[in-house]
Amino acid sequence: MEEKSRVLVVGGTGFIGRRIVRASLTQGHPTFVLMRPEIGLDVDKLQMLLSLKAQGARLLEASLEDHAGLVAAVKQVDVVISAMSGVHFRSQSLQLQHKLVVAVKEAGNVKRFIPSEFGTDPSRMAHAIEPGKVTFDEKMQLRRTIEEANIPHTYISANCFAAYFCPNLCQLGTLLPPKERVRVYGDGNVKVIFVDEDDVATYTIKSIDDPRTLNKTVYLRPQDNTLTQNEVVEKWERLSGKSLEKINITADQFLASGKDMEFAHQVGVARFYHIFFEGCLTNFVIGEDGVEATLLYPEVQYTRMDEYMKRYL
Ligand code: GO6
Repeated sequence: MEEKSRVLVVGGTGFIGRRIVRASLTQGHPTFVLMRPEIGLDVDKLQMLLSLKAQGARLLEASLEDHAGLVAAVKQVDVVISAMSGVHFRSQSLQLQHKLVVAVKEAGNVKRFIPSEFGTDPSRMAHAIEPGKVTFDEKMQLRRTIEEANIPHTYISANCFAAYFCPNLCQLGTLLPPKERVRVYGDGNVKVIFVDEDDVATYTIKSIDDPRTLNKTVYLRPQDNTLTQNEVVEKWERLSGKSLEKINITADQFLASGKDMEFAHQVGVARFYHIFFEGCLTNFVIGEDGVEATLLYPEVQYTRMDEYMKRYL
C-alpha cells in the first residue's frame, strides 16, 4: 500500500488545529506539529503539545521567524496545514502565515498547502461591511501569495463552527443556550450551515491527498446541518422541553446594536449580519473552482446539530 502523506500542522494547539492533528493521526498520517519557542510560559499550549505527542504526533521545534529552521521542518513533510488563529492577533497571523508560505515555496517539496481559513469563503466577501472586512481581505492576500508561488493548495470553507453559532442559538456574546428569550434575525428563515469542529478536521484531512480537491475550495455543506435560525431554536426547545420568547429584530436594529460593543463583538455583528440576514453561506451555487465535502466523502458520518447540542443540556 502507498504510504500516507506526512502532515505538518502549524497552530496545532488551537481550537481547530488540535482537532486537525487528531484527525490526521486517526486517518493514519505521520503527523508533525510545529512547536514555536514563542509559547514562552503558556503552560496550557505546552500541555496541549505534550498531549498531542502522547497521541502520536511528533513535535518539530522552530520559530516562524527562523526561515532556515522553518524550511528544514517543511522539508520533512508532504502536506502543510496552517490553523493559526485569526481571532486574537489578526494582522500578526497574516504576517506569520506569509513567512510560512515563503518557507513552503523555498522548500519546494510540499504537495499540498492549506492556509488558515475554515469559515466564510473570503472570495465572495469583497462587499463585506466594517469592521471585519480586513480579515477577508487578508485571507485573499495570502491566497494571491500562494497562487503566485505556484504552491499546490486547497481552501477549506467550513462555514459556522458549531460551538460559536449553534448551542447559543445564534446569539452574540455568549456560547451558552439562552434561558428565557432569543433574538431572532429578521424572520429567522435564512439558511445557515453549522459544522461540528471534529468534522471540519475530518473533512480537511480527507481532502489533502485527493486530486479532486487540488487547487480548489472545499465547501463543507452537510445537508442535515443546513438550518435556519428558527430550526436551530426549535431543535433546542425540543431537547430542553422548554419554549423561549422570540424577539424578532431587523437588520438595522441588529447593526445599530453593535455601536457600543467592544471591537471583537463589533466584528461579530458584521459577521452575523452577512450570515443571518444576507445568507452569505448559502446564497450561491458552488462553481467550477469548488467541490462539496459530503459529496466527495459520503462515508463520513457527520454529527447532526441536535446530537451536538445534547451536551449543553
Ligand atoms: C467567527 C463571534 C461570536 C464574535 C466565520 C463575537 C471568520 C469566519 C462563518 O471567533 O469574528 O458570540 O465564518 O460575541 O469566516 C467569531 C468569529 C464570532 C468567533 C467572527 C468567524 C466566522 C470568523 C460571538 C461574538 C457568539
